[in-house]
Amino acid sequence: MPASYKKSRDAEDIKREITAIIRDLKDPRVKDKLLTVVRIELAPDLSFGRVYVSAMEGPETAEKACEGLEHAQGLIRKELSSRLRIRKSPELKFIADDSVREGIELWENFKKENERIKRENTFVRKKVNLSEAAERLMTMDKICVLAHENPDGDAVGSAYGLARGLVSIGKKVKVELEKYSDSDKYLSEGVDWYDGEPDYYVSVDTADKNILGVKTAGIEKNTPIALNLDHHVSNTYFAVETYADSSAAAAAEVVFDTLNEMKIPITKDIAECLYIGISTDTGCFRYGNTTAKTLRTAADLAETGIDLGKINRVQFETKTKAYAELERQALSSMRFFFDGKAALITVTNDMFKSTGADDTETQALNSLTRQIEGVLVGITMKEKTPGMFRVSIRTNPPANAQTIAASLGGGGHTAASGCSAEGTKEEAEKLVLEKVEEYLKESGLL
Ligand SMILES: [Mn+2]
Repeated sequence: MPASYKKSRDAEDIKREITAIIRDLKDPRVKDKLLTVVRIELAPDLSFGRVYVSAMEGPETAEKACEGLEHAQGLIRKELSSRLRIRKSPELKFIADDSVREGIELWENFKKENERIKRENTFVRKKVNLSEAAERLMTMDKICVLAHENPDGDAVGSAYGLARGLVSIGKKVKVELEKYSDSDKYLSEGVDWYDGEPDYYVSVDTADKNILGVKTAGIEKNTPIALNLDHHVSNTYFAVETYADSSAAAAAEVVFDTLNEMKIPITKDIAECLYIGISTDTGCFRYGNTTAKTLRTAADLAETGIDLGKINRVQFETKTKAYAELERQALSSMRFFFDGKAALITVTNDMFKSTGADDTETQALNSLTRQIEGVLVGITMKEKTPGMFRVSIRTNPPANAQTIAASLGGGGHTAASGCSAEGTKEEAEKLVLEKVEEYLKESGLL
């Protein structure tokens, strides 16, 4: 490992720990302030470091906070040595820095996310454009690719499409996803995946850190995600750098653009992954998010010679008997509300158990409700564990799924969003239906 790299790792570690230590300080100049450790400069022998601190409240707060931090220097250094198991922490100089507040958009985003940022470890979060995202990936190695929990075809396809592309230019890459559909399993085959410790985490198709599927990756809640490639309007810019294109129908489209920008040839294997991603999120090119560019991208992917008929059959037509039985039960449980403007399907734990259906296969259920004439809001609730329901909201225009999901603490896209709800079946249903009713009334649809 080159020396400069080691040094940047130390600085990263120290930055992360100082950020955490600062949050627990009682000094009124520091406590409850929205401080961000912007960057750290370390002397080569680690004897001395400059810590640049920014405050969302403004430069004055940052100045004051730096005085407070200077005052707490002894405590901070002591904490640092015990946390990082180093004999002697560098002497620290705290310097107010206003750079985090640059850029109105970022500032707006920070304001909205105040509470979340306070809860989590904070670091500079930045929007980047396509060429910056591509450039960043070029500089990375030992990459672990992640995606959202309950990974669907777009999550799995984008993750493996990106990972395969990066491997093709010689990078060490691994993919860590939570349990996904057996029909996608083959996308991981035939590559010599990296199995060491990653230096960078890159996520795809993930709007918010709290839905990032990290159980399998074994990473900590505050591990920084170096880059996030996404297409959700509800993206919260949780990663150090985020390239989000909300005009893209699928994250796979964003990955396609990124690989192109990196001049990585799209092979048949990569194309298959990305095609699955795009067809999943567009409902096989039926949904309103399908654009001319989506179709052009799909055409480019098709040109690599992938077997479209087979992909569509395996991915979107073939069902297991267990799932078919679950679908039958789900349909017979469907109920209508608010003059037939909302339809609700609830899949209980018992239904999963009695049919033996696998949850990874139940994505197709989500679109059933809004296929019914007059339904503006289709709701599918699945009991993940007793008392915990995952809620999928699918809407027809002019209803907006994203607004409804947001009122329940979730997010997603205009036509397809998700959230969760706790309680007994009756309680969870009531909670969701109340919000749907509220939404329909407020938007003049009821
Ligand atoms: Mn997606």
